[in-house]
Amino acid sequence: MNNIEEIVKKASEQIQKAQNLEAVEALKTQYLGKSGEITKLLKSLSEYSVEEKKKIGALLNCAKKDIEAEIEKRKEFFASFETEENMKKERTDFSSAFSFNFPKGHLHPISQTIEDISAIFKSLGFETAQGPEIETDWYNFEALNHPADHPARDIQDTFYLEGMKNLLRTHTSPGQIHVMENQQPPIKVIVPGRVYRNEASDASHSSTFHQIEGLSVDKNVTFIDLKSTLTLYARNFFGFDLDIRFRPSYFPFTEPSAEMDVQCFFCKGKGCGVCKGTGWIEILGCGMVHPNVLKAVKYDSEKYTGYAFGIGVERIAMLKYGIDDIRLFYENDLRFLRQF
Ligand code: 2U9
Repeated sequence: MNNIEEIVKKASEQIQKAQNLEAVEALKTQYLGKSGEITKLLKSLSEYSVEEKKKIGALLNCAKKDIEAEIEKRKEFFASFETEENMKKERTDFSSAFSFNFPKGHLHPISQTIEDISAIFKSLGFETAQGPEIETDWYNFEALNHPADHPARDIQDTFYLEGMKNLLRTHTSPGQIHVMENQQPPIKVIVPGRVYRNEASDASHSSTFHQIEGLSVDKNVTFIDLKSTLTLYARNFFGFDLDIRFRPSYFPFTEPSAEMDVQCFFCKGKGCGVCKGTGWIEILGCGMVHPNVLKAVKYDSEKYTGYAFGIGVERIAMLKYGIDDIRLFYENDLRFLRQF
């Protein structure tokens, strides 16, 4: 049996190295021809007992099929070159120039966290959408119910581009405005992406960071839908053994608004340095979509309701991996990146 395996291995190697059709045909004869190696073994089956014949016969038939398949593959490879000349040009075999131990890369921890969070929301029926990073005041603020004098609009907080007409989005919410402008409810979408805030960076702030925001709009969407969806997310991401709580909050684009905490997964709620002794860790903001936002995209706010939420990706990745300085994510120091 070992012998059969060896023959197939040798035949495959030779066929893969064959440089033209004639060489392939010669190998076919060598292995499968009238007095080929496999044929000879098939002929010698009569020397064995019925039981052995069955076993070895099956193996030989498999071997024959494997060699035939390898021959077909090589022939198709030659057929893929339209002319003899093309084939000659392509003939150089560089495969041995590369090491098979070439180190594999992996996703950046921020991309990995975005993928992990997105996979949970996908399982809960959310699609993913993307929006531009350069936006207008309408998409970033006006349509999201930010009053004209809202501090976020201040040049201190927002990067306006030349001429002040455009700006770098300060959240991914304008992405959801685009979705609603192009689609009628039901909407169930998450928008992951990079956002920009005009602020000094320190260990926990960066002028560029990432968010995943979500939006669900339909008839009869209630705060219960918000709570159940976000609870499922938190339990899947942080663990099923941890408590969860919602605290009232304020955002211009949602009413009522809340923040969601998960029991500190380092001390299980006892109080530690990570949760600053509170036993709780804030993981997202959320709320019912403000009727003014629905009106801005010409949805009937009497007919439709929705909930929305926002997750700061860096914050979640820092908690998950125990990272204490946000700037590490952007320095691309391999000593940091290789730990993921
Ligand atoms: C539309 C309507 C409402 C998205 C929301 C939050 C609450 C929130 C923060 C989380 C951490 C920003 O990155 S962070 O600092 N976000 O607390 N975001 S509700 O609300 C929307 C979005 C789109 C059309």
